[in-house]
Amino acid sequence: MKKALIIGAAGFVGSYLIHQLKDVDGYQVAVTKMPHETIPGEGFEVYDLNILEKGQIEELLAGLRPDCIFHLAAQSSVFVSWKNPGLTIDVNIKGSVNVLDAIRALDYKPRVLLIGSGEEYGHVRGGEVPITEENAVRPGNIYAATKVCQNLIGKIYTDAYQMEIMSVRAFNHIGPNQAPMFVVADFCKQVAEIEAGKQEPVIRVGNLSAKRDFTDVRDVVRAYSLLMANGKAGETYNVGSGHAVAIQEILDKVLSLSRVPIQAETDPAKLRPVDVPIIEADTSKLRACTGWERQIPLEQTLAETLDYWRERVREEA
Ligand code: A2R
Repeated sequence: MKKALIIGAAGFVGSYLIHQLKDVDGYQVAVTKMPHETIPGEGFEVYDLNILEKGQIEELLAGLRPDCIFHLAAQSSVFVSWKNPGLTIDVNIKGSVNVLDAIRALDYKPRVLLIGSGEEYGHVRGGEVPITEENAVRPGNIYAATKVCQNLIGKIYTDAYQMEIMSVRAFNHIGPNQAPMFVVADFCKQVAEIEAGKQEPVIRVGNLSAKRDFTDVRDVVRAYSLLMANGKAGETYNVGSGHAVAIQEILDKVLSLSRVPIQAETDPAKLRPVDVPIIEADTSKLRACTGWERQIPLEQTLAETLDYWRERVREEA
């Protein structure tokens, strides 16, 4: 049985990737988390790891000797990256170099998937949408800049040390259990709280004109697993739905699922210093390499995410 290691598995994507690898694809799974975090579930090994501590990574890898490594650990919020650029650069660049360097020192070559972001393309120009992997990257925020660096360094390590490293640029992924600093989770949480009478019937929103490419997180982790099995070292693959949707449309769809009437109001605190107007993936390369297709429609994800927040609000009450 092949052994998979997920670094940074306590976050949003981690729980779904654990399920995909362990229960669907039949891997033996080991995961890491930060010491303060917990990961519910069983049937996998759990280790504490801070990727800023290179010695910890070396020790873990020497003991585990995984066949493949999914590197999820990151400061993953664009909003936080404006507030704390130094931390974002430390974790996403220095932390990733620590991971790659510890892997380089092994006496064998595990396969590695680095998780980047559609945000890397940044200021996309007219005629560049849908965006292929060959497009110029013009990052518009600190988070995106760190993921561009991670991608470049991954390619350098692949070429210089003949390592088996692949990168993805994941566009917005959504679903139950996502932190409410991300837009879909934020909208669904607010609607659930309004329905429960915990918030006045006004939903607070940021920039509604931005268009983003949303994919259910379960489809995203299926793509990661397929790329681990079939991807080519040194290559970057877009992972997204291939359809950009305006945040306004997401808001309208979520509000249409509400059980009570709700007004929308702009909250200046939710507006970012720079917003990129449209980001949409060309997923031909992923589909050609793996046969992946999106399986879960946007409406289903939104309905399930809202139900998740209704349940959470009920539990908290
Ligand atoms: O920031 P925390 O305490 O929530 O922990 C996050 C963890 N993490 C770290 N792990 C090891 N060493 C560090 N120095 C370190 N700093 C942060 O990585 C969290 O548990 C995990 C990332 O999970 P999320 O923030 O929920 O990201 P998500 O949505 O699971 O995305 C996975 C990957 C990331 O590379 C994103 O940038 C990309 O997909 O979109």
